[in-house]
Amino acid sequence: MDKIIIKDLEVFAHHGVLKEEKSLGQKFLLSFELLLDLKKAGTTDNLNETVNYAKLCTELENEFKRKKYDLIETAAEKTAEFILLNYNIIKTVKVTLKKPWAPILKPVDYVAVQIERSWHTVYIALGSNLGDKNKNLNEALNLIDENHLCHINRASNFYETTPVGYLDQDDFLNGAAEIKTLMSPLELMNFLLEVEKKLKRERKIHWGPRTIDLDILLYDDIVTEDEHIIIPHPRMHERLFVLDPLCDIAPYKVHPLLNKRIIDIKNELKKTMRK
Ligand code: PH2
Ligand code: MG
Ligand code: MG
Repeated sequence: MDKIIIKDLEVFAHHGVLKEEKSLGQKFLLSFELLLDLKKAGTTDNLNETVNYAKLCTELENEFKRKKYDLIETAAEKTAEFILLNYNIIKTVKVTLKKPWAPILKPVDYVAVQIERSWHTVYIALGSNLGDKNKNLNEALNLIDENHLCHINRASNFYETTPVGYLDQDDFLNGAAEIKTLMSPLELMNFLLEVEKKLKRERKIHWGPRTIDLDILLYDDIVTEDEHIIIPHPRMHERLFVLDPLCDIAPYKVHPLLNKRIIDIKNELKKTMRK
C-alpha cells in the first residue's frame, strides 16, 4: 500500500510519570507512516483525494498537547486513534514516538515506542428468538454503530429460521453485518457481550431462547489459536442461518481456513442437506 511519511515532528508537551515532567514539559519527536491509496491523487493532482500533511501536522500537534499522559504508550495510542477516526481515507497508521530528553540519568539518544493500528473488517452474526425479534436485531445494530470505534458498513436481510440444536424453542430471526472497527478481537467480543447485556439477554439454557445473540464470524483474515476467542467461528460453515444472511453482504468473501467462498460453502451445505 502507498504511504505518506512524516518524520520527527517536534512537539513540546507534558507527558510523563514524574511530576516534573508534567509541570515543566519536554520535547517529543513524532513520526508517522500513513497507509492509504495515493493513486487517485497522483492521477488527478487534486489535494482533496489525499491527506493535506500541513493541516494534519497542525492537528497532530494540538491533539498531542491537549492532555498529559503518564505513558508514551498512551500518548501514541491516542494519536493513532485520532488519525484513524478523523481521516477516513487512512487505513493503517504507524506511530513512532521518541522522547529524547527522557529523565533516566543515562546517556541515550532517545527512548521511543512504535505502534501500528488499523481499521479492521469484521463479520458478525445476529440472532433473536424472544420478544420483538426484529426490534432486538435493529437495536443491536444501532448500539454497535453508536460506539465511536465501530461502524456498521452493511447489514443483511433478516431471515426467519427454525431452531438448530435445542429444538423446543421459538423460531429465530437471524441476520449478519459487516463492521469496520478499531477494536481488537477481545475488545470487540467484550463490547458485543455488553450490547447483549443491554438488550437484557439472560444466559439460562445453553443454546436456548435469547433476546439477542451476537457472534464474531470473521475478523479480517485472522485465524486464532486462542480457545476463548475462536475465529473464524467454528460452526459458521455448518449453519444456514449464518450463511444465508452472510451471503447477502459478502458472498465472495473467502473463508480463511476452508479457503472457499461463502457462497460456495452455502451451496455445498444446501446440497448435502438435500441428500
Ligand atoms: N443460535 C444458536 C442455536 N440455534 N438456531 C437458529 N435457527 N438460529 C440461531 O441463531 C441459533 C440456533 C446458538 O447461538
Ligand atoms: Mg450463537
Ligand atoms: Mg454467542
